[in-house]
Amino acid sequence: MKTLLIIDVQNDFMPGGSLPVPEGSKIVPVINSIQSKFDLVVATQDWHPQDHISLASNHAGKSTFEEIELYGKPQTLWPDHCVQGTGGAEFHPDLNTTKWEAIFRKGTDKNIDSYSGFYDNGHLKSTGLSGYLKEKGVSQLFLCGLAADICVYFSTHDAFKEGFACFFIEDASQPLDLEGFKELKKKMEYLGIQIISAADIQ
Ligand code: VGL
Ligand code: ZN
Repeated sequence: MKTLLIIDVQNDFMPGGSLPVPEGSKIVPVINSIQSKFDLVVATQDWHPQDHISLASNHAGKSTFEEIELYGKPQTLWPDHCVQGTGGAEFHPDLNTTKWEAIFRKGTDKNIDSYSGFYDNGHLKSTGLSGYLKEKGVSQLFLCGLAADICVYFSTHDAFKEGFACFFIEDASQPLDLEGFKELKKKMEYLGIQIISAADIQ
């Protein structure tokens, strides 16, 4: 069962959104062009309550992109983004969602952030995605979306640890920080995650 997992292709991560990924919208036609090649297509949606702990606006005196310590780990404070029910939390309007069988929402617990589509950042609670994919008989998992260096990266990492054969589709993803992402790509390759292009998908 060849499966595509589309991570957080939402308006707030697009140019003009509140937490824009440079050239984020260029991946939308690429993702649309590959969906028919998969047996199963699933997506994640960053979906925060307004009082979510990752939003700088909930920390008096703190600025966006400042780092704080949370449960002994660093937490970046983000601009308000993907707030439940807002237009910014919606998927890009040109993204074809008709083939999607399920959408897993994440970052819904106000007390903890969730970069991975599988677990929160403390690995305390699962979204149910791994169990869903296993029950469906997924073997090969292809990942793409936004941001490549944050939510796609952490999802790929967890997917690998859960035992899926993982493929990262580079031209169907876009990082927030292109320079930093070069290092993360090396880590992915070291783990055994294959970095591919949309054109490589049969
Ligand atoms: C993301 C930062 C905060 C992402 C989500 O989808 O990459 N990044 N929340
Ligand atoms: Zn978020």
